[in-house]
Amino acid sequence: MPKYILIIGACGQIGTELTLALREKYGNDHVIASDIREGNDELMQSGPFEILDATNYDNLEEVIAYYDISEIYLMAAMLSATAEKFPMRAWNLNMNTLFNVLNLAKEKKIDKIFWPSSIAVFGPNTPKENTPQNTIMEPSTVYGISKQSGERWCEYYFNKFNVDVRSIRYPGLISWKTMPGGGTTDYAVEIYHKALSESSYMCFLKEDTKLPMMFMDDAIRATLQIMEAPESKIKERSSYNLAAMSFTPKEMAENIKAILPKFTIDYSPDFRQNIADSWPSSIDDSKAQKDWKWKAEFDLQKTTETMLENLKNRV
Ligand code: AKB
Repeated sequence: MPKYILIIGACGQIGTELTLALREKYGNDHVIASDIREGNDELMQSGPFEILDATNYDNLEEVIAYYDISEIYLMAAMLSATAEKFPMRAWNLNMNTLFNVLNLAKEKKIDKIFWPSSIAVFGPNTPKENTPQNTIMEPSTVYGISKQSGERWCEYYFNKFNVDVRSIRYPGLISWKTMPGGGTTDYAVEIYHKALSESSYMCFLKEDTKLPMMFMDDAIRATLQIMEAPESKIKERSSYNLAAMSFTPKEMAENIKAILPKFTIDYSPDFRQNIADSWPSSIDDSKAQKDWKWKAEFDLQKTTETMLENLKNRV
């Protein structure tokens, strides 16, 4: 039976590339993109699109019924930096969309859900290096609190109602097709754009702030992999730690400088420094490696080469 998939938040940084990857795999007409605004040409022209506010259960239910959707990827969320400015809006968006999707699955209107969590579920009391799958969490940001609560609800719906929900704790994601928006790790994308357009970058984090990061191709591969894994292989129903690389802004700048020798970086930390300081520096993802054979392919060097190669004709 061919399945129909709905992506909520399809026009964002992850949603755009995820939609294109799923369309490639399952056929353009089988993957319905949705968002509260239209996306880039490649996304809009490659398959069906719906304007959809997923905080509205009735509208969501209508789209599910119309397209006979069996799987949802819920990528809409307010990220860490913006969420500090609009706490209630962030909480309502991040939680209500999740409840709507979980309840559709509980009502047997859909079969399977992907919901992204984040390294933001961890907090200042979490072990910073090689942060384990199960450890002290205590997030100190609005976004982190919503992701931590979301994880608990995913696990609850699985245990109580047998809802097949799968999740990954994404690190900061680096990509060239769509800009991130409102995150603390956004510097790691902006830096490449500025290196090409202005040969300099003013970083909003301190030079020695080490954070876990991942190139988008790896993140998309992980997402498809966890969703395709047999149900018996998914042992974590809250969310899986996922890792690829960890580095500081200074290390990243040196990496760019090796290709663009004129590049310079300066530092002017703002409120995002506090958020970054509360997060892990590196992540232990051995559980994901063991359970569904996850393995990252992009390190910092390969990421820099790929980013600069793809962005040089755009910037
Ligand atoms: C953010 O910076 O808010 C996100 C994340 C780490 O979840 N990129």
